[in-house]
Amino acid sequence: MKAVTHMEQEILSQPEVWRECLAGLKENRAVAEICAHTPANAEWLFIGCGSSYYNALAAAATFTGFGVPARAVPASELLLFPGLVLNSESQPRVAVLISRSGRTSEVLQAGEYLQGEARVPCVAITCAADSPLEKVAHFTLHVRAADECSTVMTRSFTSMLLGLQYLGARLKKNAGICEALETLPSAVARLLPEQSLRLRDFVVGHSFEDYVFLAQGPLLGISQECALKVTESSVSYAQSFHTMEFRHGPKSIVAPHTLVGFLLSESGYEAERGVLEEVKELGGTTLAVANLADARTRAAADFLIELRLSVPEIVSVAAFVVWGQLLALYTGLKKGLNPDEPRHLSRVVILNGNG
Ligand code: F1P
Repeated sequence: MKAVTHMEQEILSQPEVWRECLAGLKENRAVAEICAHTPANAEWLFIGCGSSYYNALAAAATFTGFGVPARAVPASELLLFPGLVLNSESQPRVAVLISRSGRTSEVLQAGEYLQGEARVPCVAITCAADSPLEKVAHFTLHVRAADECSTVMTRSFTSMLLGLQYLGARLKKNAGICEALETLPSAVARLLPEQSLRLRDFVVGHSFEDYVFLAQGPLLGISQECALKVTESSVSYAQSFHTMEFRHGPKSIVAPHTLVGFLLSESGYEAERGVLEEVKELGGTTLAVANLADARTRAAADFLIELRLSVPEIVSVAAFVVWGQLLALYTGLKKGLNPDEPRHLSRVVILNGNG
């Protein structure tokens, strides 16, 4: 299928870009240096803005799943409420600055504060070469092949996430997780041709006024990124909630013109499927992404993608976001918009000439 926008080409190129980025990190000495210089009991603090903050959420969940204490905050939270973020001096910390451009003012300011007054060492991951970000980090990991022409982050999001998951696996000396990550490119490459066309046809055949993405656990950051993609690329109203939280009020939005997307986890599958069935009974239109789906999920999902990955759940999360990226792309194209240049947005948020 011929890509018509940068965004479409960048989404469809993810498997080969993931392969290239993981191969690059495998040879990258900085990965070994970071692992060697970080205290084993350190808390990892992941920091980013926009998509890179949702990336931070998914990376922190992954590290926690690997048994490494980790949290994620938007850079602004550290800048405005440092006492809430760095709430105790007790344990050693390392901060991870996530920024595709390496030029986002808030992330640079956060790095300056951390490396300076707060005395928290920083590592960084970016798609850019020679960016200001490198000046506020002890070590910088580059995933250059993942950079985009589009304003919208797609392959940069997933490649930086996979890079951080790889770092976490190397930190824990878990060769099995490293190998599992390396199987994702071909697994997703097998799905993309047919599923992207199915999803495009679904978008063409339906009109939605509201979008909701629901997830739990390590998929929550992914769900928030899916909602942001739909908002950025199609100027639509998209929200994200914990799946089980949806019953506690937001459920009132359910109607045929509301698309409710479920990123179904394996650990919480049955509970999450219960919400999917309720939304279907209330007349909502449902989309579900699951690693494996049973008959009840098939019956309740108006559109279903099964990933059928044979990797631990915690390292499968990047593969879930691809479908939210494509939904956003096709919805924007259907509305006659240019998904590469979203309304009001720029590739980088520079504040007061800083960064
Ligand atoms: C962060 C970001 C993007 C957003 C837009 C503006 O960029 O907020 O998430 O889509 O492009 O910048 P970066 O710090 O990752 O370069």
